[in-house]
Amino acid sequence: MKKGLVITLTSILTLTLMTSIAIVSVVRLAGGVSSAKLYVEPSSICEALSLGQRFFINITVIDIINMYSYDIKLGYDAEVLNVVGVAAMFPEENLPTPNFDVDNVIGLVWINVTYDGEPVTTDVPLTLGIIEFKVQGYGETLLNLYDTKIVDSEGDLITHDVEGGFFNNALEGDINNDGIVDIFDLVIAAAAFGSYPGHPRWNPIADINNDGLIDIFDLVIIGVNFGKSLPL
Ligand SMILES: [Ca+2]
Ligand SMILES: [Ca+2]
Repeated sequence: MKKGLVITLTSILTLTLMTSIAIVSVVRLAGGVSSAKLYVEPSSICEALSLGQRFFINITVIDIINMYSYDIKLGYDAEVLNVVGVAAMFPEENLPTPNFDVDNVIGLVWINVTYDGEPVTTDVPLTLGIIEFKVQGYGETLLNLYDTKIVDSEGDLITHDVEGGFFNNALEGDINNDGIVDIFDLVIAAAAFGSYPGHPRWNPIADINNDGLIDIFDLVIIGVNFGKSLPL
């Protein structure tokens, strides 16, 4: 009888312990779920911007809980864009320690900020960084957010979605990306006429409509845009 009681007590204790572990696990799991999102705005810049023109993008976070520091890398094609300015943003009550780095050779801007004040919780968009770009060439490039780390006041990583941006100032038909649709584009397309991937004369830039064949339809695109140029 006594032995049975001890076994029962042990079982109850074990069960209680297991239940507690289970509850703690659920709570921890719930605490780790985050709907935070880091994104570039505007997400798409497709304008006839010419060489030397400048524009800004924001790196913004939304639905963030207990953010204490962030580390963001943004990649871009340095032949199309160069970074000429970076600003880290922060709520006034916080005194951050920002670090920046810009590499216009490989196309990388890095921002690292640690708050000295209170961590930030907000469900409205909060701009973390403003980047000023200068147009360096004609073409398209991703504004690619990668290796992003957002850390809470406990030192834990905050999971978040990431959405980069896209820039394109290429003129349709300007296959050599020099800002004008002219005879040089036509010559390039003509040299690759009739080719397809694997063909010795294949030149992917001349396949303007991306159908895997350089034919009259690509030449027509150059034809209808012939003479167009980007504003100087
Ligand atoms: Ca051209
Ligand atoms: Ca084609």
